[in-house]
Amino acid sequence: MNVKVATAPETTAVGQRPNATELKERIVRHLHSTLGTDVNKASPQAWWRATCASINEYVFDGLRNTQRTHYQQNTRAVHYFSLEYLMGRLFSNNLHNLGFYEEAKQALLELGINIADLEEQEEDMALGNGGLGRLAACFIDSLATLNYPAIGYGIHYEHGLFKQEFQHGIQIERPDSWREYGNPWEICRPESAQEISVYGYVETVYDLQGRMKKVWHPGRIIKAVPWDIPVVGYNGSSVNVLRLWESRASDFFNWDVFNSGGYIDAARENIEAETISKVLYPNDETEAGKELRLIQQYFFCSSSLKDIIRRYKRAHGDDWSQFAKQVVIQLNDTHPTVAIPELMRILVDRAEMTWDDAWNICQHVFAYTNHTLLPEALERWPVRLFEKVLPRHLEIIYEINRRFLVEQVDVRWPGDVEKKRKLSIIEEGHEPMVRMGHLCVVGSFRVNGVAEIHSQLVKSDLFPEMVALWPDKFTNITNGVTPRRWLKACNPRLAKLLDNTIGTTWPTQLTELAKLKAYADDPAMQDAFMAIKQQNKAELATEVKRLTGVDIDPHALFDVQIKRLHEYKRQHLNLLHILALYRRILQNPDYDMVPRVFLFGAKAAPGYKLAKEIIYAINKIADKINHDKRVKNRIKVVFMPNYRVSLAEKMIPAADVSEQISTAGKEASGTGNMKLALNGAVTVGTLDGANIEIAEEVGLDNIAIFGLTVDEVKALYQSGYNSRDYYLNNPELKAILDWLETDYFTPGKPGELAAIKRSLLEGGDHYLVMADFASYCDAQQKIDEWYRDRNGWARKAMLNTASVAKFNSDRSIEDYVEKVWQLKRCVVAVKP
Ligand code: GPU
Repeated sequence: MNVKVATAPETTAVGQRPNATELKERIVRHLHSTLGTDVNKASPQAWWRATCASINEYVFDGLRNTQRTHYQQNTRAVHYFSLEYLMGRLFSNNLHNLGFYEEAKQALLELGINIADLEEQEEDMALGNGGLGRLAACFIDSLATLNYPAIGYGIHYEHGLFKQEFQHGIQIERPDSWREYGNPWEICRPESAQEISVYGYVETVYDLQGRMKKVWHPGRIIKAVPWDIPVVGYNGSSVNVLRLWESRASDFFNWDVFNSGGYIDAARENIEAETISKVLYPNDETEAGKELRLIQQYFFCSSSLKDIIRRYKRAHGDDWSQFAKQVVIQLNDTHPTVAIPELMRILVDRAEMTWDDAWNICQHVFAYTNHTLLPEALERWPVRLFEKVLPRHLEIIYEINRRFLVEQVDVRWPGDVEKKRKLSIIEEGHEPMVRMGHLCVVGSFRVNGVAEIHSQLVKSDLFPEMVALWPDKFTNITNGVTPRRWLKACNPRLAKLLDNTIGTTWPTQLTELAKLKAYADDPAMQDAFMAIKQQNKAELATEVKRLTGVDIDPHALFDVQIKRLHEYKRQHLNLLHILALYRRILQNPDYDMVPRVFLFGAKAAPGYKLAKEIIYAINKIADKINHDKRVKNRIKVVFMPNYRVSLAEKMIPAADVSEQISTAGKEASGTGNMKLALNGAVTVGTLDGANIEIAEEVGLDNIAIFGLTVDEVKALYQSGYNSRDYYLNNPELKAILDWLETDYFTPGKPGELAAIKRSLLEGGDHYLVMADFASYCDAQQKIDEWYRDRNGWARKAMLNTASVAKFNSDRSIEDYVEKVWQLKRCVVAVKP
C-alpha cells in the first residue's frame, strides 16, 4: 500500500503545538484564575469555558502574528460582506484546525472529562438561515487555511435563528440567546467603533467657486461596535477575523434632548438604536421589505466600509490611487448592495472626488455572488422607503442609473424604451422600487452564480441584456464545503480510515480522496467502510431516541432530507412517497421493501404558512406510521427538532441516502448535497444545481437521478401545466392526496392536512411535485434494489466519498482568487 504520511508541522502561526500535560495545566489554571472555581466543584460549563480560554491562548497568538504580518506586508485582502454567518460550534473546529484535538481530548480525559460532553456545552452560533450563511462560514475557514488575507464583515445579532420546538406536531419558535452568558470566542473592540447615520434630509449648497455640493443632514446617529471572532486556518496557517457589528445608542447625540425634558424620548431612541442588531430575519429566500432590515443592511455596510477606509488610510493617507489595488469586496447576494452607493457617497461627498473617479474605484472594488433565481428572493426596496431612511443614497442611485441608461443602454439599444424599462435600476409602477440585483450588476466588475447550471440561468434568464453589455463580467464558481468540519471533525471514524488508507494530507489536499477508488471493490475495505456507517447510524439512533422518543433500527436504510423548509425543495414530494409506501403496505401486508427510516430536519420561516403545514403533516403522518403495528417497522419517520449545524454534524455521517429533490432550475447549488456525498451517502436527486456536477463526478451508477430537466420544466410551464392531469391519471397519487383530506392522520379533525392537496391541485403546483412524482418513486425503487446488494451498496457509498473532492471550499476559494479576487497567499511569520 502506498501510504503517504504527512504529520502536522511542529511550529505553526499559532506557535508550538502543546502536549496533553501542558494543556492540562492551562485548563486547571483557567479554572482557577478565569472561572474562579476548582477541579472539585467546576460545572460542565466552567470546564468548557476553562478549556476555551486555554485554546484561545493559541488562537490569539496566531491572530497577532497574522495581523502583524498582513500589516507589514501591506497585503491586498478580500472583504466578504454577508448578512449571515452560520458558524455552528467553534470548540472542536478550533482544536482540529490548531492541530491538537487529540492532545486536548487526552488532557481532558486525564482530568476526568469526556471531550464529547464538553462539546455539547456550546450553543451553536446560528447567525444565518441556511445554505447562504453556512457557505460564508466554509469560505472563511478555507481563506484562513489557504493563507489568503481576508476579513468577514457582518452583524453581531443578539438573537440568531430561532430555536424550533414541536407542540403536537406544530412548529413553535423560541428565541435563540446564544450569548446570554457570554461567548468565549469573541473579542470586543470598542476602539474601532464607528458612527452611522440614517434618516434626515439632503441640502444642496454652493461653495465659493459656485460648485454644487450635497449635504446630508442625518436624523439619527447610531454607534457600531465591532466584535472580532478569530477564524483559525487548518494546521498552522493564518488566523483571520470575522468582524461583526453591534448597534448601540450613540454617546453624545440622543441624550442632548435630556435637557429639554425629553428623557423618555431619548431612552426610546436608544432602544431603537439597539434594536438594529437585535435579531436575524428568519426568512430564507424571501425579500422582507421591512425598514429595519434595510437599516440592518446599511448599518453593517457603512460600518465595514469605514473600517476598511480607516485601515487603508493608515498606510496611504489621502492617496486613493491604491485603494482598488488593496481592497476587493465580495457581496454575498444582494443583501449588502447598499455598500455600492455608500462608497460612492464617501468618495464624492466626503473625499470630494469627481463622480468618474469615484465610480472607477467602485467598479474595481465590488464583486457580486448571486445565490437564487426565485423571484420572491430578488430584493427590491420601495423608493419611498429608501428616501426616508437613506435620502442621499437614493440620489446617488438615481445618478448611477441615469448614467447607466444614457451611457450604456441607450448606446447599445438607441431609442429602445422597452430595454430601458427592463434594465433600469428603478422599477417604475404604482410603487416605484429599487432593484438591488440590477444595481449589483452595474456596480460590480464580476458577477458569479454558484453552480454551472445556475450560472448559465443567471445569464440566460435573469440578466441576458447585462450579458450583452458586459459578457466578461459573468462567470461561474461552483460552491464547496470545508472538509475539515464536514468530514474530519464530524466523522472521526471515516477520517481515521482515510488517514490509514490514503494518507493524512486529504484535509488540505482533498483530491487525494480519489485514491479511495482503488479500494471500491476490495471486500475488506467495503466492510470497514460499512462498519463505520453502521456505528455512526447507531450513534444517531441513540440521539433520535433522546430527542424524539422514537425507536429506530440502526440496520434500516437511513434516508435523510435536511435543509430549510421550502416548497421548491419539495419535502412534500418526499412525504407523498412515504405515503405511497405506507399505502402499499396496508394494501399488501407482505409488501417487500428494505426497512427505511426517513429522517427530516428543517425550519420553516415563521410567516411561511404552507411550510409550517408541511411540517405539521410530516409530524402527524410520522406519528401514525410509527405506531402502526401493520407496518412492522418497514417505515419509520422522524422529524428531528431544531435542525442546525451541530445537528447536521450528527446526521450527515449516518446517512445512507441524501434527498436532493428540488424542482430543476430552482436550487442554485445546494451544499448539503456535497456534505452528504462526501460522507458516503447516495443521492436521490433531480438534475438541479450542483447535483448535476455531483452526478458527473460520481457517475450515473452511483446516484439516483430522476425528474424533469431544466429544459423540460420550462417546456412544461410553457405548454400550460395542469397538475390535475397527474391526479386523474395516477390512481396511487390520487388516493394519497385524497387521504390527506380525511381524518386518518388527524383523528376527529378531517381536513387538517388538506392545505397540501389544495396547493398541488387548486394552487397550480408551481414546483411540479405532481409531474415528478412517478419518476421519483422509480428512483426510490432503484435505491431499494441497490441497497439489497450489500457489497454493491458499499461500492457506491465509497465511490461517492472518493469522487467528490471537487466540492471542497478550498477549490471554490482558489476559483474566486483566480477569477475575481486576484490575491496572493501570505504565509504568516511566527514571532514569540
Ligand atoms: N440561499 Br438568496 C440561501 O440559503 N439563502 C438565501 O437567501 C439565498 C440563497 C442558498 C441557495 O438556496 C442554495 O442553493 C445555495 O447552495 C446556497 O445559497 C449557497 O450558495
